[in-house]
Amino acid sequence: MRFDVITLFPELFAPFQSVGVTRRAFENKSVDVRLWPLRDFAEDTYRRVDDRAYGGGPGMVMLVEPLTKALGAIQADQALQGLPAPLPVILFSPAGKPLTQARVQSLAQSPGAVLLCGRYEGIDQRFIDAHVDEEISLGDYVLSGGELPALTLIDAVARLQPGVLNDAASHQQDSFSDGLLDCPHYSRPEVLTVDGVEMAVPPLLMSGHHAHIAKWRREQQLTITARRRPELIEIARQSGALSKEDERFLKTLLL
Ligand code: 21W
Repeated sequence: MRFDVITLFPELFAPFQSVGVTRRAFENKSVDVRLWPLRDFAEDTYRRVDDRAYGGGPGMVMLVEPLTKALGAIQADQALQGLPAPLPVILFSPAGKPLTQARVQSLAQSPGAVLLCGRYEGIDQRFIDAHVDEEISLGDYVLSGGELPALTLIDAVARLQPGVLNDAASHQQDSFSDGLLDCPHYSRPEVLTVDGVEMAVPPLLMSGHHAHIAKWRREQQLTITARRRPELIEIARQSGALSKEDERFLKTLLL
């Protein structure tokens, strides 16, 4: 799959491609990230990419013309590379729909997208109306632009490519794969001493009873989710992810 990234700050994407879990996805070319520096498409003498908003007010607006030129170059390149259709255009914007793991999974199985990183107050609405297929937000807090959201999306999608994650089974156990938060994890030492207090690993995990361990982990997941993110319990219930046994356990919980 490929991501074509339109950005005023291409240098923010450089270190991402050389480190971490996603590196394998880039090395084996299962995720091809192409950067399109927006300033390269600003033809006027000042290489302007923004201007003041009609109607007044503080903050600058990203100009249509450089964006149209960049998108045209991307779509010409996509056709040249033999893509049967132009990839959908995703705008990162605080006014978008929040990103979910379900959306990440569907993108991971797609041929890719154009990722448009906004800066300043926003983008001329006419470019959005004419060319943007989807607007995505990371959540209800204010960032300085769409670059970190684009990196976040690429990271989330890249780790789902076959052969990228160390252990395919960890996909299944991920927080959110069945809509519940993860259970706690423990490793050596068996007893940890902190400020003179001994902290043991839950003994059941040392028992070797795999069925008991699986039950304990499931109950931990249900407990932690019900306490921290009760709305996720209702969503899991509606998607059929909760068994009768899960429901029985949830009734015993004093939140
Ligand atoms: C921040 C653009 C503030 C515009 C109501 C009135 C992309 C982002 C961004 C940015 C404003 C994402 C407003 C979560 C984010 C992004 C830059 C001004 C705000 N709302 N996900 N005024 N948060 N942010 N408008 O900030 O480009 S995805």
